[in-house]
Amino acid sequence: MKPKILLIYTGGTIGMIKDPETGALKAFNFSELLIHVPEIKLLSCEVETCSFDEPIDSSNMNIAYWDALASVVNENYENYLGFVILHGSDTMSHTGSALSFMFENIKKPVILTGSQLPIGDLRTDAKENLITSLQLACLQNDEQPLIQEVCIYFEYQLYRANRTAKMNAEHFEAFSSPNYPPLAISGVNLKVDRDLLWGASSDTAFAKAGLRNNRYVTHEDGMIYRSGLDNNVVILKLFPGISPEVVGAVCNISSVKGILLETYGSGNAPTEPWFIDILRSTIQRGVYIVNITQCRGGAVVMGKYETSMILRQIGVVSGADMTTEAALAKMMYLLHHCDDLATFKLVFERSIRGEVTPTY
Ligand code: ASN
Repeated sequence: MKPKILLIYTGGTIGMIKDPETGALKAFNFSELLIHVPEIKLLSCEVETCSFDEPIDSSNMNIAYWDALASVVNENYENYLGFVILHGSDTMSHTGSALSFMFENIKKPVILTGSQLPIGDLRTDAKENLITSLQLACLQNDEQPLIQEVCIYFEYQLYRANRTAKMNAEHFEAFSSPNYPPLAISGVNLKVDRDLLWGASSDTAFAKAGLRNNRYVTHEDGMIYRSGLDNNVVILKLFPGISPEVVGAVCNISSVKGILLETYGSGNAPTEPWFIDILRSTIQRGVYIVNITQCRGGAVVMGKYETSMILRQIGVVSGADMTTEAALAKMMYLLHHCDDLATFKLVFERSIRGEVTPTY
C-alpha cells in the first residue's frame, strides 16, 4: 500500500486567478487547483486533500487560523505519513514558525509550500514546489519518515521553517535561511543533508520544564501538540531618532505582555537614560522584552558592546540568532504556556525546535 500524505490548502497565490474586473489576484477553489497538476497521480504516495472553507491570502493569517491548521494536523496525525500545507508566501515563515512550536517532538514532516505565480500561469513555479514537497514528505528511513520537523520548501530548497524569512517579493527564490543551511537541495537528485535534520535525538527535555500543563495532547509516538497562542505582543523596531513618546506609548499598551525589541547589529540600542528607564519600568511591570536584531544574518550578543550590556543588566531576554518571525511565534507560544520570567527566559534563550543556534 502506498503511504498517504495529507495535502492541506489554506490559500495563497498558488491557487489564485486574476479577477477580470479588477485585475487583482483572488483565491479560487481547490479542486480547480489540482486539475493543473495531474502529475500528482504518478507519485509513490497517495495524496488526500482538505481545504480551508474560504482560502485566504496569507496576509489575513492570524492565531485563530494557526490553531485551526494545527488542529487539522493533530487530528490526522496518526493516519498519514506526512503533511504538505499550501500557503501564501507572505506569512509562510510566521506560520511555519508557529506550527514548529505547537508540535513538540514531532516525528513526521510538515512541509509548507506555495508559489510566486498562480498554478495556472504558464511560467508558474507552483508545480515544482508542490510536487517536490510531496516527494520530500514521502521520504522514509527504516520505515520512518526521514524528515521529522516543520519545513518550508521553495524554489529547489528545503529549509527549517523557523529559520526562514521571506526576503524577495519578485524572485522565485523568495525565502532565505540566513543562520541555518538548507536541509535539502533539489537538483537532478533530491539531496537531504541528514546531519542538519531535527530529530528524535535532539534534547528538548528542558523545553517542558515550567510549562503549564494546559491544553495538550500526547500521541503514541511521543509527539505533543500544544494548542493556543497569545497574541498580546508587539514588535518595536528601533530607528535613529525614535522618540520617548513612541517608545513610551508602545511599552505602556496595557494588554501587551511581550515586546520584541528589534535592535541594531549584534543587539545594540541607545544608552540614553530615558530609553533605559522606560524599558526597566516595563520589565518591572512584568512585561517580557526580547532583544532581536534587525540584521537578517548573525546574532544578538548582549554585552559585546556597551550599548547592549545595560539591556542585559535590566533583564532583557536574548533572541540570539532567531529570526523575527521565529521569535514572535516563540513569544506567543511561551506567553500562553508559561507564567514566570525565569521559565520564559530559560526556554526562550535555548533551542527547543532548532530555531536558535545554541551558545551554551
Ligand atoms: N499574497 C500572497 C499570499 O501570501 C503572496 C504569495 O502567495 N506569493 O497569500
